[in-house]
Amino acid sequence: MTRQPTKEDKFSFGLWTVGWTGIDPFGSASRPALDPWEYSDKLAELGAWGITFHDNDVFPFGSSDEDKTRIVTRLKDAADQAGLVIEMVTTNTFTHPVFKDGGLTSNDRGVRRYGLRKVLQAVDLAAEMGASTFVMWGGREGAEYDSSKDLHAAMARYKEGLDTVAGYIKSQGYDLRIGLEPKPNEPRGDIFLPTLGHAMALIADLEHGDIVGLNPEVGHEQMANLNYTHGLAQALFSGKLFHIDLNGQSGLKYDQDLVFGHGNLLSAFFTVDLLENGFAASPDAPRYTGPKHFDYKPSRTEYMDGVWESAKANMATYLMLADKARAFRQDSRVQEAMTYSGIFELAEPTLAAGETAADLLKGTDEFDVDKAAQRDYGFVKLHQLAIEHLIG
Ligand code: ASC
Ligand code: MN
Ligand code: MN
Ligand code: MN
Repeated sequence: MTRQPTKEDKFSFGLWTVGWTGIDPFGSASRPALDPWEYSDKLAELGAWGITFHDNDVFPFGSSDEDKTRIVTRLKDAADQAGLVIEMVTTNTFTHPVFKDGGLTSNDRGVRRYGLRKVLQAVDLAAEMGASTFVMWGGREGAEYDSSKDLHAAMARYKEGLDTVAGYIKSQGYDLRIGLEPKPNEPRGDIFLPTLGHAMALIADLEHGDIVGLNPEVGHEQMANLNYTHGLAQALFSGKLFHIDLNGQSGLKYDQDLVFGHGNLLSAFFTVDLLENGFAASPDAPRYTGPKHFDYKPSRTEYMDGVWESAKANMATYLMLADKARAFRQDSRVQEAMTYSGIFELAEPTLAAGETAADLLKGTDEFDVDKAAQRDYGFVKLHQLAIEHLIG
């Protein structure tokens, strides 16, 4: 059995996760909707440290200012009472049909102005709630038809929108950073910023890119057939891993949002290994210290008991994997196998101190190509040790 999660574990949940009533393109709700504070109270009871939400997870689209204030205050009070941190806030620019062609990149300029205003209002809300991250998932930013968009203009408008939001955060002096969340498709046929790499490239072009980073989601990367752990690693390398969305996905299909580990378990193991233990041969490399945020959906087959069981399962699976990953790294056989595999050798610079390309070219170091070609890397043995720790 796994231990109970505590606040120190920094687990957080979107209100839309446990709050998903099971509505999908083919079926209506399979369970009732509770009030936002009912979800947060229960999450706190289960051991969560924080909660997150879209503006419209809390108050309905189109609410009056009085209604917004009343509902948000009630939720904030409940979170404070339960000792929960509201660590991230985001904007829903995907449900209402006004956003059917996007919020920041709609062809309709009026929609873009309306969408941007909605995002800026959510930034104010995030600051008011004491959040540290503002996520932007542009689920409707994209297309089904390549004829439907001037793609150059779409990137220009995306950049304009992001810089406007980031510039506003700075001008207000808010202690907030933006986390862009890539996804390759669904609900659009093709979503802009489909992968972490695409998002990082646009961030590099921003005027206010210093406060813009990434919020990678397991399933979204795996829907693009990419390696989530590699994505986290590159984001860390570039100082851009601002937030994470943990969940599960079984290969290339619709966005499943399964419980963390309920998809590719081995991949989840190495994700947790990176998060908990850091890079094997780079002890000074940046580490992720932010929330372990779950963005999953309790399957539509589950009723309310199943909702809470699935919430617990995310945290329990993470904690079990963390124990296994620690034992894996501490195992002397693993350390030996890592040395044999050259894991630590990769951290050594390829050129000697002060050595130039020209020096390398005229250098005469003895190197036996044939011998190097025959090197046995032992990667399979090392990986089998991971399997042994995981299921042995
Ligand atoms: C988000 C986020 C997602 C989507 C999705 C909405 O803010 O991180 O993946 O919205 O959960 O259903
Ligand atoms: Mn998802
Ligand atoms: Mn997500
Ligand atoms: Mn999601």
